[in-house]
Amino acid sequence: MSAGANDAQGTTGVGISSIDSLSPTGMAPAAADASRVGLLRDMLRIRRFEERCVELYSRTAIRGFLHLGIGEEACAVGVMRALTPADAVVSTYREHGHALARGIPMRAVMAELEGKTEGTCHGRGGSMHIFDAGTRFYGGNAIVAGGLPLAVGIALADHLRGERRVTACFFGDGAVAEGEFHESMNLAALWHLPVLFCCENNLYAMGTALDRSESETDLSLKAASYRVPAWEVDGMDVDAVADAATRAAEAIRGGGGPHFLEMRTYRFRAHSMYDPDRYRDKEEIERWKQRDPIPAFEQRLGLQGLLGEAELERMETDIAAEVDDAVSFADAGSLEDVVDLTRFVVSEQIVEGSTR
Ligand SMILES: Cc1ncc(C[n+]2csc(CCOP(=O)(O)OP(=O)(O)O)c2C)c(N)n1
Ligand SMILES: [Mg+2]
Repeated sequence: MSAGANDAQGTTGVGISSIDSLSPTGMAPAAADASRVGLLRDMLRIRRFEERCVELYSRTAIRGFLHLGIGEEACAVGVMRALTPADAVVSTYREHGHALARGIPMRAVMAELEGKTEGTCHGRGGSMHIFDAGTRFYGGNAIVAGGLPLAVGIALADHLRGERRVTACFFGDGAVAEGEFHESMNLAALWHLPVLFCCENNLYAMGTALDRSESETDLSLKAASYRVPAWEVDGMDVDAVADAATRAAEAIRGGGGPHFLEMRTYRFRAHSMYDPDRYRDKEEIERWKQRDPIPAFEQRLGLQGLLGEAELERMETDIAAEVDDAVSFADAGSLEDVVDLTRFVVSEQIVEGSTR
Protein backbone atom coordinates (compact mmCIF):
# COMPACT_ATOMS: atom_id res chain seq x y z
CA MET A 1 0.00 0.00 0.00
CA SER A 2 1.16 3.46 -0.71
CA ALA A 3 2.23 5.93 1.89
CA GLY A 4 -0.32 8.68 2.08
CA ALA A 5 -1.82 8.21 -1.36
CA ASN A 6 -4.23 5.57 -0.14
CA ASP A 7 -5.09 7.27 3.09
CA ALA A 8 -8.74 8.21 3.23
CA GLN A 9 -7.89 10.99 5.62
CA GLY A 10 -5.34 12.32 3.20
CA THR A 11 -7.82 14.41 1.26
CA THR A 12 -9.61 16.10 4.12
CA GLY A 13 -7.27 19.03 4.31
CA VAL A 14 -7.31 19.57 0.59
CA GLY A 15 -9.82 21.87 -0.94
CA ILE A 16 -10.95 25.38 -1.31
CA SER A 17 -8.04 26.96 0.49
CA SER A 18 -5.67 25.81 -2.21
CA ILE A 19 -7.99 27.35 -4.77
CA ASP A 20 -8.22 30.75 -3.10
CA SER A 21 -4.57 31.38 -3.66
CA LEU A 22 -4.81 30.51 -7.33
CA SER A 23 -8.25 31.67 -8.43
CA PRO A 24 -8.19 34.87 -10.45
CA THR A 25 -11.92 35.31 -9.86
CA GLY A 26 -12.06 35.30 -6.05
CA MET A 27 -14.97 33.89 -4.10
CA ALA A 28 -17.90 32.60 -6.08
CA PRO A 29 -21.30 33.58 -4.66
CA ALA A 30 -22.68 30.91 -2.35
CA ALA A 31 -25.20 28.63 -4.04
CA ALA A 32 -28.85 29.18 -3.10
CA ASP A 33 -30.19 26.89 -0.37
CA ALA A 34 -32.67 25.18 -2.65
CA SER A 35 -29.94 24.35 -5.08
CA ARG A 36 -27.84 22.81 -2.33
CA VAL A 37 -30.70 20.43 -1.53
CA GLY A 38 -30.73 19.81 -5.27
CA LEU A 39 -27.10 18.70 -5.06
CA LEU A 40 -28.16 16.01 -2.60
CA ARG A 41 -31.06 14.93 -4.81
CA ASP A 42 -28.74 14.62 -7.80
CA MET A 43 -26.28 12.47 -5.84
CA LEU A 44 -29.05 10.26 -4.47
CA ARG A 45 -30.52 9.75 -7.95
CA ILE A 46 -27.15 8.45 -9.15
CA ARG A 47 -26.62 6.23 -6.09
CA ARG A 48 -30.05 4.62 -6.26
CA PHE A 49 -29.83 4.23 -10.04
CA GLU A 50 -26.52 2.40 -9.80
CA GLU A 51 -27.62 0.24 -6.89
CA ARG A 52 -30.46 -0.93 -9.11
CA CYS A 53 -27.98 -1.58 -11.91
CA VAL A 54 -26.34 -4.22 -9.69
CA GLU A 55 -29.65 -6.07 -9.46
CA LEU A 56 -30.27 -5.76 -13.18
CA TYR A 57 -26.82 -7.11 -13.89
CA SER A 58 -27.54 -10.17 -11.73
CA ARG A 59 -30.66 -10.93 -13.73
CA THR A 60 -28.70 -10.25 -16.98
CA ALA A 61 -30.94 -7.40 -18.04
CA ILE A 62 -27.67 -5.47 -18.27
CA ARG A 63 -24.79 -7.35 -19.91
CA GLY A 64 -21.19 -6.72 -20.83
CA PHE A 65 -19.00 -4.41 -18.82
CA LEU A 66 -20.54 -2.32 -16.08
CA HIS A 67 -18.47 0.23 -14.17
CA LEU A 68 -20.16 1.85 -11.21
CA GLY A 69 -19.21 5.16 -9.67
CA ILE A 70 -20.74 4.52 -6.25
CA GLY A 71 -18.77 6.74 -3.84
CA GLU A 72 -17.79 9.23 -6.55
CA GLU A 73 -21.15 11.01 -6.98
CA ALA A 74 -19.96 14.33 -5.57
CA CYS A 75 -17.54 14.72 -8.49
CA ALA A 76 -20.21 14.31 -11.15
CA VAL A 77 -22.79 16.46 -9.40
CA GLY A 78 -20.41 19.19 -8.27
CA VAL A 79 -18.90 19.71 -11.72
CA MET A 80 -22.26 19.67 -13.53
CA ARG A 81 -23.50 22.38 -11.20
CA ALA A 82 -20.87 24.71 -12.67
CA LEU A 83 -21.92 24.19 -16.29
CA THR A 84 -24.61 25.78 -18.46
CA PRO A 85 -26.59 23.93 -21.14
CA ALA A 86 -24.34 25.53 -23.77
CA ASP A 87 -21.23 23.91 -22.30
CA ALA A 88 -20.03 20.46 -23.37
CA VAL A 89 -19.16 17.31 -21.43
CA VAL A 90 -16.82 14.49 -22.38
CA SER A 91 -16.77 11.47 -20.12
CA THR A 92 -15.39 8.00 -19.52
CA TYR A 93 -16.79 4.48 -19.28
CA ARG A 94 -17.72 5.23 -15.63
CA GLU A 95 -20.23 7.79 -16.78
CA HIS A 96 -23.76 6.94 -15.60
CA GLY A 97 -23.51 9.62 -12.92
CA HIS A 98 -22.17 12.22 -15.34
CA ALA A 99 -25.00 11.49 -17.77
CA LEU A 100 -27.74 11.69 -15.13
CA ALA A 101 -26.30 14.82 -13.53
CA ARG A 102 -26.07 16.44 -16.96
CA GLY A 103 -29.82 15.98 -17.34
CA ILE A 104 -30.14 13.03 -19.70
CA PRO A 105 -33.45 11.39 -18.75
CA MET A 106 -33.04 8.36 -16.51
CA ARG A 107 -35.31 6.33 -18.78
CA ALA A 108 -33.01 6.83 -21.77
CA VAL A 109 -29.91 6.00 -19.74
CA MET A 110 -31.43 2.81 -18.33
CA ALA A 111 -32.73 1.74 -21.76
CA GLU A 112 -29.22 2.20 -23.15
CA LEU A 113 -27.78 0.02 -20.40
CA GLU A 114 -30.30 -2.67 -21.28
CA GLY A 115 -29.38 -2.39 -24.98
CA LYS A 116 -32.81 -1.18 -26.05
CA THR A 117 -33.60 1.04 -29.04
CA GLU A 118 -35.17 3.56 -26.68
CA GLY A 119 -31.73 4.24 -25.23
CA THR A 120 -29.54 7.25 -25.89
CA CYS A 121 -27.70 5.38 -28.69
CA HIS A 122 -30.40 2.95 -29.78
CA GLY A 123 -28.90 0.43 -27.39
CA ARG A 124 -25.76 0.13 -29.49
CA GLY A 125 -23.46 1.78 -27.00
CA GLY A 126 -24.48 0.26 -23.70
CA SER A 127 -23.07 1.30 -20.36
CA MET A 128 -19.76 2.65 -21.64
CA HIS A 129 -21.00 4.77 -24.56
CA ILE A 130 -23.82 6.98 -23.39
CA PHE A 131 -24.01 9.93 -25.81
CA ASP A 132 -26.54 12.73 -26.14
CA ALA A 133 -25.98 15.59 -28.55
CA GLY A 134 -29.01 17.43 -27.15
CA THR A 135 -27.27 18.03 -23.83
CA ARG A 136 -23.84 18.28 -25.49
CA PHE A 137 -22.84 15.07 -23.72
CA TYR A 138 -20.19 13.69 -26.08
CA GLY A 139 -19.60 10.26 -24.57
CA GLY A 140 -18.97 7.76 -22.77
CA ASN A 141 -15.59 6.45 -24.00
CA ALA A 142 -14.11 3.00 -23.38
CA ILE A 143 -10.57 4.12 -24.19
CA VAL A 144 -8.60 5.35 -21.20
CA ALA A 145 -7.72 9.03 -21.94
CA GLY A 146 -9.59 8.80 -25.25
CA GLY A 147 -11.86 11.66 -24.26
CA LEU A 148 -9.10 14.21 -23.72
CA PRO A 149 -8.26 14.91 -27.37
CA LEU A 150 -11.97 14.96 -28.18
CA ALA A 151 -12.49 17.62 -25.53
CA VAL A 152 -9.60 19.65 -26.90
CA GLY A 153 -11.15 19.44 -30.37
CA ILE A 154 -14.59 20.52 -29.15
CA ALA A 155 -13.06 23.39 -27.22
CA LEU A 156 -11.01 24.40 -30.26
CA ALA A 157 -14.19 24.55 -32.36
CA ASP A 158 -15.95 26.68 -29.73
CA HIS A 159 -12.89 28.90 -29.45
CA LEU A 160 -12.62 29.45 -33.23
CA ARG A 161 -16.34 30.28 -33.40
CA GLY A 162 -15.91 32.82 -30.65
CA GLU A 163 -18.32 30.97 -28.31
CA ARG A 164 -17.72 31.48 -24.60
CA ARG A 165 -18.35 27.87 -23.73
CA VAL A 166 -16.58 25.42 -21.47
CA THR A 167 -15.86 21.78 -22.29
CA ALA A 168 -15.67 19.70 -19.12
CA CYS A 169 -13.60 16.57 -19.63
CA PHE A 170 -13.73 13.77 -17.06
CA PHE A 171 -10.99 11.16 -16.82
CA GLY A 172 -9.40 8.94 -14.19
CA ASP A 173 -5.99 8.95 -12.56
CA GLY A 174 -5.04 6.14 -14.94
CA ALA A 175 -5.34 8.52 -17.88
CA VAL A 176 -2.30 10.54 -16.85
CA ALA A 177 -0.10 7.61 -17.89
CA GLU A 178 -1.31 7.93 -21.49
CA GLY A 179 0.34 10.04 -24.16
CA GLU A 180 -3.05 11.57 -25.00
CA PHE A 181 -3.14 13.20 -21.59
CA HIS A 182 0.15 15.00 -22.22
CA GLU A 183 -0.63 15.92 -25.82
CA SER A 184 -4.02 17.29 -24.83
CA MET A 185 -2.70 19.24 -21.86
CA ASN A 186 0.02 20.75 -24.03
CA LEU A 187 -2.24 21.80 -26.91
CA ALA A 188 -4.99 23.13 -24.63
CA ALA A 189 -2.43 25.28 -22.82
CA LEU A 190 -0.59 26.34 -25.99
CA TRP A 191 -3.81 27.39 -27.74
CA HIS A 192 -5.47 28.70 -24.59
CA LEU A 193 -8.54 26.52 -25.05
CA PRO A 194 -11.62 26.54 -22.78
CA VAL A 195 -11.29 23.06 -21.30
CA LEU A 196 -12.06 22.17 -17.70
CA PHE A 197 -10.01 19.03 -17.10
CA CYS A 198 -11.75 17.02 -14.36
CA CYS A 199 -9.56 14.25 -13.02
CA GLU A 200 -11.36 11.77 -10.77
CA ASN A 201 -8.40 10.49 -8.81
CA ASN A 202 -9.73 7.39 -7.08
CA LEU A 203 -6.18 6.09 -6.53
CA TYR A 204 -6.51 3.02 -8.73
CA ALA A 205 -6.49 2.19 -12.41
CA MET A 206 -8.17 -1.22 -12.41
CA GLY A 207 -6.00 -3.13 -9.90
CA THR A 208 -2.99 -0.84 -10.08
CA ALA A 209 -2.50 1.68 -7.30
CA LEU A 210 -1.35 5.08 -8.49
CA ASP A 211 1.97 4.87 -6.68
CA ARG A 212 2.82 1.57 -8.38
CA SER A 213 2.66 3.14 -11.82
CA GLU A 214 3.56 6.82 -11.41
CA SER A 215 6.83 8.29 -10.15
CA GLU A 216 4.95 11.51 -9.35
CA THR A 217 1.59 10.92 -7.68
CA ASP A 218 0.69 14.59 -7.35
CA LEU A 219 -1.40 14.83 -10.51
CA SER A 220 -1.91 18.59 -10.24
CA LEU A 221 1.84 19.00 -10.68
CA LYS A 222 1.66 17.27 -14.04
CA ALA A 223 -0.96 19.74 -15.27
CA ALA A 224 0.92 22.65 -13.74
CA SER A 225 4.01 21.61 -15.68
CA TYR A 226 2.07 22.53 -18.82
CA ARG A 227 1.22 25.90 -17.26
CA VAL A 228 -2.39 24.82 -16.71
CA PRO A 229 -3.74 26.21 -13.41
CA ALA A 230 -4.37 23.11 -11.33
CA TRP A 231 -6.48 22.86 -8.20
CA GLU A 232 -6.90 19.97 -5.79
CA VAL A 233 -10.28 19.42 -4.29
CA ASP A 234 -11.90 17.01 -1.86
CA GLY A 235 -13.91 14.86 -4.25
CA MET A 236 -16.03 13.48 -1.39
CA ASP A 237 -17.44 16.94 -0.64
CA VAL A 238 -20.01 18.13 -3.16
CA ASP A 239 -19.91 21.72 -1.89
CA ALA A 240 -16.15 21.83 -2.39
CA VAL A 241 -16.36 20.35 -5.89
CA ALA A 242 -19.20 22.65 -6.97
CA ASP A 243 -17.38 25.67 -5.62
CA ALA A 244 -14.08 24.80 -7.26
CA ALA A 245 -15.69 23.87 -10.58
CA THR A 246 -17.71 27.09 -10.59
CA ARG A 247 -14.63 29.20 -10.02
CA ALA A 248 -12.66 27.31 -12.63
CA ALA A 249 -15.48 27.58 -15.18
CA GLU A 250 -15.78 31.31 -14.52
CA ALA A 251 -12.06 31.73 -15.03
CA ILE A 252 -12.24 29.78 -18.30
CA ARG A 253 -15.21 31.83 -19.55
CA GLY A 254 -13.28 34.95 -18.68
CA GLY A 255 -10.58 33.91 -21.12
CA GLY A 256 -8.32 32.21 -18.59
CA GLY A 257 -7.60 29.16 -20.76
CA PRO A 258 -7.71 25.57 -19.56
CA HIS A 259 -7.97 24.65 -15.89
CA PHE A 260 -7.41 21.35 -14.13
CA LEU A 261 -9.30 19.98 -11.13
CA GLU A 262 -7.90 16.98 -9.33
CA MET A 263 -10.83 15.56 -7.39
CA ARG A 264 -9.64 13.13 -4.74
CA THR A 265 -12.24 10.45 -4.51
CA TYR A 266 -12.76 6.70 -4.14
CA ARG A 267 -14.93 4.03 -5.68
CA PHE A 268 -16.61 1.89 -3.04
CA ARG A 269 -17.18 -1.02 -5.39
CA ALA A 270 -14.81 -2.98 -7.60
CA HIS A 271 -13.49 -1.60 -10.89
CA SER A 272 -16.27 -3.40 -12.79
CA MET A 273 -18.71 -6.21 -12.14
CA TYR A 274 -16.05 -8.70 -13.29
CA ASP A 275 -13.41 -7.53 -10.84
CA PRO A 276 -12.92 -9.61 -7.64
CA ASP A 277 -11.28 -6.53 -6.02
CA ARG A 278 -8.38 -8.38 -4.37
CA TYR A 279 -5.90 -5.51 -4.49
CA ARG A 280 -7.43 -3.21 -1.85
CA ASP A 281 -7.41 -3.66 1.93
CA LYS A 282 -10.88 -4.01 3.39
CA GLU A 283 -9.88 -1.47 6.06
CA GLU A 284 -8.99 1.05 3.37
CA ILE A 285 -12.40 0.65 1.75
CA GLU A 286 -14.12 0.97 5.12
CA ARG A 287 -12.12 4.11 5.93
CA TRP A 288 -13.25 5.75 2.73
CA LYS A 289 -16.85 4.68 3.30
CA GLN A 290 -16.73 6.75 6.48
CA ARG A 291 -16.35 9.70 4.11
CA ASP A 292 -19.31 8.72 1.91
CA PRO A 293 -20.32 12.02 0.25
CA ILE A 294 -24.06 11.42 0.66
CA PRO A 295 -24.67 10.93 4.41
CA ALA A 296 -22.07 13.58 5.17
CA PHE A 297 -23.93 16.07 3.02
CA GLU A 298 -27.34 15.06 4.39
CA GLN A 299 -25.99 15.76 7.85
CA ARG A 300 -24.56 19.12 6.82
CA LEU A 301 -27.84 20.21 5.26
CA GLY A 302 -29.68 19.04 8.38
CA LEU A 303 -27.40 20.99 10.69
CA GLN A 304 -27.87 24.07 8.54
CA GLY A 305 -31.64 23.69 8.82
CA LEU A 306 -32.02 23.10 5.10
CA LEU A 307 -33.29 19.53 5.21
CA GLY A 308 -35.68 17.77 7.54
CA GLU A 309 -36.28 14.05 7.92
CA ALA A 310 -39.66 14.20 6.22
CA GLU A 311 -38.21 15.96 3.20
CA LEU A 312 -35.41 13.42 2.93
CA GLU A 313 -37.91 10.58 3.10
CA ARG A 314 -39.99 12.21 0.37
CA MET A 315 -36.91 12.63 -1.75
CA GLU A 316 -36.01 8.95 -1.37
CA THR A 317 -39.55 7.91 -2.25
CA ASP A 318 -39.60 10.08 -5.37
CA ILE A 319 -36.23 8.78 -6.51
CA ALA A 320 -37.26 5.16 -5.91
CA ALA A 321 -40.32 5.78 -8.08
CA GLU A 322 -38.19 7.37 -10.80
CA VAL A 323 -35.81 4.40 -10.80
CA ASP A 324 -38.74 1.94 -10.89
CA ASP A 325 -40.19 3.84 -13.81
CA ALA A 326 -36.87 3.84 -15.69
CA VAL A 327 -36.49 0.09 -15.21
CA SER A 328 -40.07 -0.60 -16.39
CA PHE A 329 -39.45 1.63 -19.39
CA ALA A 330 -36.20 -0.16 -20.26
CA ASP A 331 -37.64 -3.65 -19.65
CA ALA A 332 -40.56 -2.86 -21.97
CA GLY A 333 -38.25 -1.45 -24.65
CA SER A 334 -37.41 -3.14 -27.91
CA LEU A 335 -34.26 -4.72 -29.26
CA GLU A 336 -33.06 -3.40 -32.59
CA ASP A 337 -34.11 -5.43 -35.60
CA VAL A 338 -31.23 -7.38 -37.11
CA VAL A 339 -31.94 -5.93 -40.59
CA ASP A 340 -30.84 -2.57 -39.16
CA LEU A 341 -27.44 -3.94 -38.23
CA THR A 342 -25.55 -1.91 -40.83
CA ARG A 343 -27.42 1.33 -40.19
CA PHE A 344 -25.31 4.21 -38.86
CA VAL A 345 -22.13 2.62 -40.21
CA VAL A 346 -21.98 5.21 -42.99
CA SER A 347 -23.84 8.51 -43.11
CA GLU A 348 -27.43 8.38 -44.29
CA GLN A 349 -27.39 12.00 -45.36
CA ILE A 350 -27.46 12.47 -49.15
CA VAL A 351 -24.44 14.50 -50.12
CA GLU A 352 -25.06 16.87 -53.05
CA GLY A 353 -23.32 15.61 -56.19
CA SER A 354 -22.95 12.13 -54.76
CA THR A 355 -23.75 9.25 -57.14
CA ARG A 356 -25.04 7.05 -54.32
C1 LIG B 1 -5.95 2.85 -23.87
C2 LIG B 1 -6.48 1.83 -22.90
N1 LIG B 1 -5.61 1.07 -22.20
C3 LIG B 1 -6.08 0.15 -21.32
C4 LIG B 1 -7.43 -0.02 -21.14
C5 LIG B 1 -7.94 -1.03 -20.12
N2 LIG B 1 -8.48 -0.30 -18.97
C6 LIG B 1 -9.80 -0.14 -18.81
S1 LIG B 1 -10.16 0.74 -17.47
C7 LIG B 1 -8.55 0.94 -17.03
C8 LIG B 1 -8.16 1.68 -15.80
C9 LIG B 1 -8.33 3.17 -15.89
O1 LIG B 1 -8.28 3.74 -14.63
P1 LIG B 1 -8.63 5.23 -14.34
O2 LIG B 1 -8.28 6.07 -15.52
O3 LIG B 1 -7.99 5.59 -13.07
O4 LIG B 1 -10.21 5.27 -14.22
P2 LIG B 1 -11.14 4.54 -13.13
O5 LIG B 1 -11.48 3.20 -13.68
O6 LIG B 1 -10.38 4.48 -11.87
O7 LIG B 1 -12.35 5.40 -13.03
C10 LIG B 1 -7.74 0.30 -17.95
C11 LIG B 1 -6.27 0.24 -17.87
C12 LIG B 1 -8.30 0.79 -21.91
N3 LIG B 1 -9.63 0.70 -21.79
N4 LIG B 1 -7.81 1.73 -22.76
MG1 LIG C 1 -8.78 5.54 -11.18
